[in-house]
Amino acid sequence: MTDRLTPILTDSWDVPRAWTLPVYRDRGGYRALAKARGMSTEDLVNAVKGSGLRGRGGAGFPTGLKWSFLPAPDGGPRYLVVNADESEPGTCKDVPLMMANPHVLVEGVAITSHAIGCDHAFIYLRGEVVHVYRRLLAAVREAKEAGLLGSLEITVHAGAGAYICGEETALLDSLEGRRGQPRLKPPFPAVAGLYARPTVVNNVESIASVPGIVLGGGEWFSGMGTAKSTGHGIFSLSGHVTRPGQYEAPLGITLRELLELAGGIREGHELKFWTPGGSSTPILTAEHLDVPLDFEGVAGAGSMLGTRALQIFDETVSVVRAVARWIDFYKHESCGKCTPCREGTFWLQQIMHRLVAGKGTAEDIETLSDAAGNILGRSFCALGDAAATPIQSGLQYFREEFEAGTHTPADELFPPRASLIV
Ligand code: L3W
Ligand code: SF4
Repeated sequence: MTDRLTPILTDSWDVPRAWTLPVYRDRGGYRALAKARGMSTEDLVNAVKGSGLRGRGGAGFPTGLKWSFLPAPDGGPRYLVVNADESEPGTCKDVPLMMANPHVLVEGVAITSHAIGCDHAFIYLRGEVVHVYRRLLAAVREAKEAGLLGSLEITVHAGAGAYICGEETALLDSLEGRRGQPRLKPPFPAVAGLYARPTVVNNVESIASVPGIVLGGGEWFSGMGTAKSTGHGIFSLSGHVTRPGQYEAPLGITLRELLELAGGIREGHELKFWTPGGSSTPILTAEHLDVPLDFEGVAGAGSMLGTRALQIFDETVSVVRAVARWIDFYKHESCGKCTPCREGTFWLQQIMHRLVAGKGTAEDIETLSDAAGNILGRSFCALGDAAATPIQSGLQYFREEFEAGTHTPADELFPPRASLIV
């Protein structure tokens, strides 16, 4: 079964001091950069296009296509920004990747900068992970001092710990020193991004995949995975599995196969529900064990591949409590810019807390469903949709658990005014 694994980005994770430049170079590191420097920018973009690599941050937009959206050079600056603000509940792939193998990211940044004609790249890191910040700084310094980066500047910037700064335009505002809130799109960052200049924003794992593509070729990469979801990816299993952790495998692997690799659900228990890609992706159940974990397969099952953060819950978990916990997160992280999300998450949280306490009313289920439906598709950015998602999918599969929290007659919860006056 372990032959289903494709350890490429994770290959060196148990090698002593794999994060240092000498060990990375001993294992073939920075050969891809040397090769890329001998290639034309057009050939590089075409190699990434030909690989079929799709964004590993959740949305799955084709990476090479995104690079090719940059307008023709006009003599002014253009930027690469790596989105390392990993904050999606359940998502835990970029942080261990950057800790174990920071140079593959630095090498990917150098190759991408060469491909898009950028002199200054930024890595925007989630503020809480100070250990990763130090490790990235050390890796960038090592590469710079070894003369590997040429004139390229790489700035590692630590954010202040806001989930919304993982949204690419809020990230850019934050990087510019403003409060992180999403911008209206279009214009997309490729046209007007950092300091209103053409900017490519890519996830850590996307950029870290580039050196392998340059060395192995687009066909090597697209030989893994499925026709439309090519290549390898890191699947993070957490929760009630025997061996939680990161498993790197071709896209299209199933949860059943990943569970075999991870030793199954913890002994004596059974799978109840799971997320394919963090809490922003609709929950699935045991009936979806054989869904191919690629962009199309998961969409066909009514969810999203997202960040491949597989949170596994066994039968001991209350769906209502899990959903309430996620809603607490979205309510806390709502940036407040648009009304459906700012007000809607407040009401979702109020109702979810009533249901958890068993003090909901029959009307609460309808209000919950109605509020979630009015957030979805009406919010300014994807965070609002994300908050509605656990409610809607939770109700779809486990409505009876929500109803079990609604035994309070409305009169008891909201006493008639007269009784309050006494
Ligand atoms: C130029 C066009 N560029 C699209 C670019 C766009 C962006 C990329 C994808 O949300 C999702 C979200 C979360 N010209 C373009 C264009 N682009 N059309 O393509 O854009 P988009 O809008 O589809 O997605 P997004 O805004 O990047 C990301 C989901 O991922 N997610 C997120 C997890 C959170 C983290 C984290 O922890 N930091 O990643 C999990 O599922 O819900 O749907 O670059 O500019 N015509
Ligand atoms: Fe802010 Fe939420 Fe609106 Fe996004 S959906 S802009 S996070 S208030």
